[in-house]
Amino acid sequence: MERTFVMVKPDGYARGLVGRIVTRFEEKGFTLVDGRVVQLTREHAEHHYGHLRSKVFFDELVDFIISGPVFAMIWEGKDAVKNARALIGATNPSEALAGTIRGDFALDVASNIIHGSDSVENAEQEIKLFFQ
Ligand code: IDP
Ligand code: MG
Repeated sequence: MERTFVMVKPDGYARGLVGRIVTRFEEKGFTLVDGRVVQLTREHAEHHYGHLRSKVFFDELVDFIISGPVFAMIWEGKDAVKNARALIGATNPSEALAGTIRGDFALDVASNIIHGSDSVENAEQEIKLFFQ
């Protein structure tokens, strides 16, 4: 069984969406392996979003992701990385379909409430960094 890393971002956590998001993953058929509330350091956040370092929104993104606690999770299931991304929806909530988490709970790309790993390799890295 594949594992993926998922994180409710500070906006989702502050809005009290953790329970509903966990329920969506459970309803889809994923198994929760681990979950914890984490306050990211700036160093961890800059590493996590390192692939976006050249983007104009990078500083804003790092400031946002460290602005409050996140809820980090490991989910297990068939093709977990791909299926979790499908459940999460498009990066920009304006383009995310209804029925996806971002489609139903978010409006703005800068506060799109949830992260999901984009590859099996990144999932392994992110799980290590958050759950070591
Ligand atoms: P993903 O979260 O769907 O994998 P990525 O391209 O990895 O999307 O981008 C990481 C995060 O950066 C997004 O979830 C979003 O919060 C933020 N982001 C992406 N594009 C923009 C933008 O144009 N403005 C502000 N934030 C953005
Ligand atoms: Mg990404």
